[in-house]
Amino acid sequence: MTTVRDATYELLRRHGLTTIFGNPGSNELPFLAAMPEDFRYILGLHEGVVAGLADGFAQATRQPALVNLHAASGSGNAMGALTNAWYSHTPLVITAGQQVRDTIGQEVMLSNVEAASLPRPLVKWSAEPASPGDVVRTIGQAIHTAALDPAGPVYVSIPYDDWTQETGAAEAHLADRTVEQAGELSEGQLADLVAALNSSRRPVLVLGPDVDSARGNADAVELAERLGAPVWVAPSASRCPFPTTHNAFRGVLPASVAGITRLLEGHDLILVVGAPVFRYHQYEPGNYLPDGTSLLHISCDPGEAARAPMGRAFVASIGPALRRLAAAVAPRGIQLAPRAKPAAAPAARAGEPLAPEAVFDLVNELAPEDAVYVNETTSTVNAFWDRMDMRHPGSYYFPASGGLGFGMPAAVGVQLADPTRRVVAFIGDGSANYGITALWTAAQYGIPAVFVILNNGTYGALRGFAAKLNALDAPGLDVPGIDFVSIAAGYGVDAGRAETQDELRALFTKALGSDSPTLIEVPITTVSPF
Ligand SMILES: Cc1ncc(C[n+]2csc(CCOP(=O)(O)OP(=O)(O)O)c2C)c(N)n1
Repeated sequence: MTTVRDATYELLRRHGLTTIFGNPGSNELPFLAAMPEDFRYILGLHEGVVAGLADGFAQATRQPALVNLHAASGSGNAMGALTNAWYSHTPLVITAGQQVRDTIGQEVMLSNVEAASLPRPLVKWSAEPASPGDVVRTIGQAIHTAALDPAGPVYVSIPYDDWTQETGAAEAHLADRTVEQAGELSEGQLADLVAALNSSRRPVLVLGPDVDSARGNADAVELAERLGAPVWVAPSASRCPFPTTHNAFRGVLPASVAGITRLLEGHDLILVVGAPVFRYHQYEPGNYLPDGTSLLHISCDPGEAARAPMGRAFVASIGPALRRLAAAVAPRGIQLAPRAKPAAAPAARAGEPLAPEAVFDLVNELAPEDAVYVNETTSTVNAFWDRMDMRHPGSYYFPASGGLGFGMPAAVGVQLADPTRRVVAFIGDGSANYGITALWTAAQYGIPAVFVILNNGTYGALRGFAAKLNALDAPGLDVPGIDFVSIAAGYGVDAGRAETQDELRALFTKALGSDSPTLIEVPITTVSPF
């Protein structure tokens, strides 16, 4: 007889879902007991961290990742992290253990009441199978749903007495089936886009995270070069879709209506690919577009396309759309001058900590040219993008919803996914605390990410917002007195504090030579996020 459990493991295996990111409870043990040897379990010590580990892993592998959480309490702990997975279109297949079917109605301990409703609206789809005979099919549906455009998290709650039941007739076909994405631009739509681009006077490209996840980076370069168009990264950037070392690269657009309109003034056509239009943050109202400018938008997400306040949108797979566009537009033979180099980093004055710019410059000099950066330093994002060289696809990850607690675990997940590239995570001292237990996972599994904690003793971004929102006297904005070197040591991670450039150089160089994780705490000055 084939049990639901055995059929589920076979289904997961067929989809390459052999890494389980989890934090277990009693409801999950019957599934996890005697886990097949070709599976591995990566333990996170808090479910927000488990989701972050899987998010980084899924984004870096560009495949769904499997998460196993404990009933309602564990799922609840993960929900903040799901805001990031939702907006980064990360395919997470989340399974949660449920109490014995016949006892859920009594609300016995650890029953997940209304389990399918719990994670909404932060999942694309969620379910609790109606019977043990439908568990394997439901998990299959979850995997396909997570992976199809727009990819995203899904959730399945499984009563634990289902695992030992015999499977039904449908299972015979489940492991073999595939669900494939189609949905390209029609010839007519492509012709419209090409005609609009070819006839534009001064086009500009705005690229988003889905270009990087679709690996459309090289086609984006081709398109920009043929058009002779400058390239901006869409606001609130969570990925790096275009090499920052390219002449056409201009930076990240500011996250405000007025700020974008100001910067894109003079362009008659804006082509946005693989991003929402737009993911604004600070409220600076104004015209949504400069006068006389039109906007074309290619998105893989119908919701994203529908909710935009302006533009003509096309819902299509990003990779093929970019490839076909890049091949079809007429080359103009324009060579753009590169953007101006950033000003030199402010020199540290006696008794003062390093400026964040100085830290970025030094890491940029020392890190391998294909380093992968995970960033969760909210006040220094502009300085980061001004100074860091990112040449290759898959070089940058930032929390897509702005939900903190992503950076530390995502760095571990990305490094686990790709041991050939070194992950360097810049994490603010405030942000670090939301995902700090990821250090333990990095240490225990020997995952050699380098964590650079930029410690300004405050929630720097909120200081900037407090000034903008006229809320300077708001309480709770400072976080003094945290010793990250001691915390890291407590979790088994090598750590040191760098107060000067020489100390940072020495610690960072040593970290790059290590095959285990390192944390470097760097006291820094506070800068404005705007
Ligand atoms: C889960 C979550 N809680 C709270 C916030 C609000 N928040 C935004 S930025 C920020 C400060 C982060 O401080 P830090 O990591 O030290 O970086 P800095 O801004 O100083 O560069 C906070 C608390 C958030 N974005 N996400």
